[in-house]
Amino acid sequence: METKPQAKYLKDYTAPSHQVEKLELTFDLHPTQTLVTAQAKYLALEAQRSLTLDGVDLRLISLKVNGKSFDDYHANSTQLVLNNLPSEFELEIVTEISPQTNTALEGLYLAGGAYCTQCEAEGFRKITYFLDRPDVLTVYTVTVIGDQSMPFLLSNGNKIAQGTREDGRHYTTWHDPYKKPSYLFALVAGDFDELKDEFITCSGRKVELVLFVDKGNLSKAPHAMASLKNAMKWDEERFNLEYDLDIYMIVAVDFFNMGAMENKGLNVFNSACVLANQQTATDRDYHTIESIVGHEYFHNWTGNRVTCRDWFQLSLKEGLTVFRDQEFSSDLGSRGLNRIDAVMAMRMHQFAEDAGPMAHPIRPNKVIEMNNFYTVTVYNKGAEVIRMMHTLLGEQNFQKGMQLYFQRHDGQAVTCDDFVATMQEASKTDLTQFKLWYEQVGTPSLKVVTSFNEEQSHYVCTITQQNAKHDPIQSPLHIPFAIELLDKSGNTLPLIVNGESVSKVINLTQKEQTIVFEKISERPVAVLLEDFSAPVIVNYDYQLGELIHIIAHASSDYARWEAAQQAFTLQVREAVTKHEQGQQIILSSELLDTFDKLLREREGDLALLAELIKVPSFDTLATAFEQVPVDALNESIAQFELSIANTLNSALKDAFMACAENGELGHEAVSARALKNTCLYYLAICADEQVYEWLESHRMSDNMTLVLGALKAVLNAQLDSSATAMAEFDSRWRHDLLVMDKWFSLQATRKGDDAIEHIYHLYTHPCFDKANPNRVRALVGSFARSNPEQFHRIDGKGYELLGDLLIELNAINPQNASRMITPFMSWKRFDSRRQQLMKAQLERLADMSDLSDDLYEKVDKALS
Ligand code: B3K
Ligand code: ZN
Repeated sequence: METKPQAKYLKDYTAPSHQVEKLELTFDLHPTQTLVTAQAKYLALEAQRSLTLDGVDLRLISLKVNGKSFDDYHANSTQLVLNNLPSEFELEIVTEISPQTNTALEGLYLAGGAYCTQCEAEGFRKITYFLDRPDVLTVYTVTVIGDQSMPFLLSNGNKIAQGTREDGRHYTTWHDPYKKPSYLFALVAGDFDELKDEFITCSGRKVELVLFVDKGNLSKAPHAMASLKNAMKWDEERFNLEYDLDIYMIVAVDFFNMGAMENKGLNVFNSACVLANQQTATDRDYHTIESIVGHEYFHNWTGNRVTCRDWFQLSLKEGLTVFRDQEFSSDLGSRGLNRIDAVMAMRMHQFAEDAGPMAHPIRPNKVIEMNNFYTVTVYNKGAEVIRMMHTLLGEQNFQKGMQLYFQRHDGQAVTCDDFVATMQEASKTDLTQFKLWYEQVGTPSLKVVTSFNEEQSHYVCTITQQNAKHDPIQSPLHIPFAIELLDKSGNTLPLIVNGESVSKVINLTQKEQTIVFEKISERPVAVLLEDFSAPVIVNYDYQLGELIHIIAHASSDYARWEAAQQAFTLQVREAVTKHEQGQQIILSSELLDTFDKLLREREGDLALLAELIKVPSFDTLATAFEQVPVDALNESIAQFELSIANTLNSALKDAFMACAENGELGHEAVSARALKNTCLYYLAICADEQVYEWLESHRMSDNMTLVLGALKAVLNAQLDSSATAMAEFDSRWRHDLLVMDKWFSLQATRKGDDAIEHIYHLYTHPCFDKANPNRVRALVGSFARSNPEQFHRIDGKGYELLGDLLIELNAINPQNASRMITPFMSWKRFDSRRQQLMKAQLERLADMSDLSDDLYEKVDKALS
């Protein structure tokens, strides 16, 4: 590489040189020659005579200052510098861009028949020259001119004019009265079906709601619309936040790099996160749609009305908004299951990121490509940090803090420190030590040692904080540590410390802390870090019997699931040793008996039960090992599943039959389907006639949750019918690409040595398209994530497949390439042979002469 991409540092932040009073944009749409006219009024903030604007991949057509052509400027590939300017001036810039050839899906692009923009983080500079940074806020007026073949010409805010021009093309003008940064700008043009509705806000204002979907998809839009209305109502009730414009639009597009984008008043969504009906979408899809629609809506206040000063502060809006969407899902559905989802994401993905070369604090301090920092750390760990504040302050004080935040910062671009300051002030809680969470890197661990003193009736817990090795902040953190103590019969014991009863949340603030629980008459079983009250690893030597006691008796559903996970982890450690010694692997009969009992009793939430008896994923179990024992782990998972399938056969069948599943969408029916699917998955492993019948009837049903459940079971058990089943699915759904993504994902998890060849072959399937991020993620993403046996093949063919793809994607869509490289980032956690093979793929990338900044940043870190 000739010039290495340069990093930017948080410490170098300086305020913008100019303020922009207003911005008027006109787009004359054309596939390869769209003309963008930007008229803006600039005001110098200091005695500044020059102005540096961001701009990438633009063809400058003309430039005028105060109406007169101006030539005291120079441009390079990323900037335009104007000199000798007055302190106040109007600037008119005309640029030409080519949406059709923009396969990176950033800036303005034309794909799947629609024009669409994605500006966050730094895509606006691919549209026109501007101060493309989140702390430059202005009022936008946007005119979109297009062919009549595109009836909808959309942008942010309210529609203020429309008409037809002499040349037959039509236009629409939009005005957004709220000042916003450029990353929240949006434009969409195309032909859609519309689903319309309305929402009356708490103050009685009527808001028009419009959902735009591809022609013919209207029947799949109602769930997203219902989710939007639920989100609007919930935000009023729980956070006292009301929507502010007269219209709220959501457009679903087929080509999109992520889930969705919160552009002011005009959200753009990946169609996969909008469209659903029972035939085409699973219960999980319904849940995801509700949560993402909520997330983008909640950004209207946490992100749009109050935004980030600079991109290092991304967690200000993302951590907080993820926390808000998690609370929304929990208030509307099951709190326990939502907590399980959140923790799985943390353990499987965030802990891995924290342990790898891309580890960064939730507020990063050094960035090459900003798009690389939309991470599980910034989002999910960021949300955990907000959740800890919520735990420490309590709902009431937290809400007081939120009110103060909006009162003080509405309309501003602020920092994470500003947020914590309002929380601290409103609640009168000292958060000085807590703020270290914003700088800390890596996953902290807590070593817990307990002892019981019978004479004094004391139960003593000593907790030691161990920061991650690479964490520059080695001082102890403020950690809310929730604990429950269970007696022999499973009752919760009152917590008494220093003669006083205390809440279950202990404040850990020291390197080592000893807590003496008094009036404890027998050795209790401790439920540690209940509800994952902090994003840390707990090291404690649980006995299997204790974990089983927790599974049976803990008050928190999350804690019961967590104990089952820990039990599997204990078992897998033993199994790996046995594997190495060539001994047979089986699951402990104690644990099997526990599951048998749970399946027969079927008390509480069936969806929770379904999760509880699942063997954790390869990635989750892998976190228990310093070096991932690939083969032993694959073998253990298979053997555990076989043990469950064999031993619990009759309990699984009983449970399967007892689950009343009525095809509805309510929580009970969803839970029943979840348990049915888990049972069927195991039953297929040693299937008899009865099970074949069930598999067949689910596979042929018109409920996608059941269909996919059956297919997954059939493929996992490698039943003879799998080839026909997959072929039938293909011919039934070829017209629906989102459904075909499910098929591609299933294909990717196929067992057997021809799996890889098969994937190369699927690249030529008529539905596959490397330029579409959904397709690539469905096929290759699922392969690398969910087919550990084939991906980690010792001949390196799995790694080569991913390497080949990354080389192609680097040219097509760097953002997508950069996301797909994730499995290689943990290369150092594998044995030396596999390390060598993965490293070779990273080196192939490093040697490329046109490596994108996105990949460069990761490859460079991975190899250094
Ligand atoms: N804010 C967007 C993500 C933008 C990603 C840019 N690479 C979606 C969200 O978090 O709501
Ligand atoms: Zn977000």
